[in-house]
Amino acid sequence: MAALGMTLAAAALYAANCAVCHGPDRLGLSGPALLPENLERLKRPAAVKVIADGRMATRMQGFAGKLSPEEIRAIADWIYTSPALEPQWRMQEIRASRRSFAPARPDSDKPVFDADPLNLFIVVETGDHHATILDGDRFVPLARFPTHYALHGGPKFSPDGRYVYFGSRDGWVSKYDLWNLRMIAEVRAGINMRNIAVSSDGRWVMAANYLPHTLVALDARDLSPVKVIEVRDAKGESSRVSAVYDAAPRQGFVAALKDVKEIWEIPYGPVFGPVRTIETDDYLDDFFFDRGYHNLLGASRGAQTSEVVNLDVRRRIASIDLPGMPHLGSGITWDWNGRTVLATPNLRTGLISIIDTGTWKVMKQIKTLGPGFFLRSHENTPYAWADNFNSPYRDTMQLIDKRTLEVAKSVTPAPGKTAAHVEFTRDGRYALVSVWDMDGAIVVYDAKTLEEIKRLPMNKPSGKYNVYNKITRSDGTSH
Ligand code: DHE
Repeated sequence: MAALGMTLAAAALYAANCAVCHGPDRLGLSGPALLPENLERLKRPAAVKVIADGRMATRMQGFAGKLSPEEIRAIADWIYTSPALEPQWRMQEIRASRRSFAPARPDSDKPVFDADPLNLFIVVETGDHHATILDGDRFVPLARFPTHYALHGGPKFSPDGRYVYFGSRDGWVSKYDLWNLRMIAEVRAGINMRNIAVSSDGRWVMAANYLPHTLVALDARDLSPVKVIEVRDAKGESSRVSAVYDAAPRQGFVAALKDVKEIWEIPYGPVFGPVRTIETDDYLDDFFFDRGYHNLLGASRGAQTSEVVNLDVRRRIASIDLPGMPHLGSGITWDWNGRTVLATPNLRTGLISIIDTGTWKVMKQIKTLGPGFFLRSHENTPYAWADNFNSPYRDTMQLIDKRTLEVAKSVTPAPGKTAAHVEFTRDGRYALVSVWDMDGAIVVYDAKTLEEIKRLPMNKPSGKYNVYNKITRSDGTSH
């Protein structure tokens, strides 16, 4: 009875203080969703602190002056408790959430600025949930606008590079016109989303959800929902979707599933669907695709291996011993002595693994200062840039010589502050590095001399994406 009373009290406190921004059902309104799935990345003591003190650079105010420590703890407990009725997000909710934005003046069919539209960078600033459009010739911002809460995964582009699509962890998909520098439309495809992919023919946007267990296909023109695909294996077991990828040469999407031992392929051209499944020996996550998209490499959750699955013969063809938890999604390729090699950072070990994609054997483990998250290069530069994100040396980026497979140089853009995620200009001449701090920056380096060219203040710039490198699927960048 006492517990029931506490729950009712917490629910009342939530309704009186939080519901106006986070929604009476905790699905989010102007503030983010507050359901256990959406809070997985926030530890409970940190949530208590946010409720008490607020969150800098956002509209979240602190409640310490208004509520007692017990009341604040009760609200924190409440938001980590699943609602009695599982929240629904079906076609009707998705459709009702969609908004189109009318232009202030008629849209131009040419860029409204004189910068090279293919050398723009989209910078995602997760500190205050904004995006900046950066002229990649002059390194000057052209526009800055608010995004939905917690964008995750790289933004994706239409094949001509005119439109960019964003996905947020709270399920929102947005479409932005880079030529007219304005938002076109947005829709909420799920409650807790992982990422989005855009089909290589530009017709479809696919959203991968943890909550509910769905893949949602949207019409890329206006983001109207076309199909909600419930994700279940042959036995009817439902699954979260870890991520969805566009496999352009296959004219299909490929999805990684969290809770069932299957890989899904969803053809989109010329006809959409039906889903084709490949059974796997283990749960596979975090995919790397070879250049032709014939093979994928997925990290095996149960073992310390990564599995190579051939998508044509639809089965595993090799296993690779990779114990350091490879971050295969950040894997990049280059040509080395007549072979194509794949390099991947490892999230738990300070090693960059170099794998021969012909034999699927590990050729070398390059020792770095610590475990890293991202790896980037460009066809016109001899170095692959690696961070040391999960280590005491997180302020230093190391450059691996792609010819000798040795660490050759390093840069420390802001001592004491995390340096991570590099992207190159379309010609590979300049490298842009993020300083991951609320008081952060994008630091532009000459990729050859490593001379600092410019420093632009940014609010925790988590990633930046060059239009040309992305739409041409440069070997040096994730796809
Ligand atoms: Fe990511 C991309 C998965 C945590 C920042 N991340 C991706 C992709 C996957 C993935 C599958 C590729 C999809 C795409 O680009 O469309 N990320 C995961 C996880 O499973 C993990 C470890 C835990 C989680 O709960 O999601 C995780 N990721 C993070 C972070 O903590 C990071 C550092 C900060 C954040 O914003 O959440 C982060 N992930 C990123 C970024 C990309 C990304 C910036 C795009 C990289 C790119 O260059 O394309």
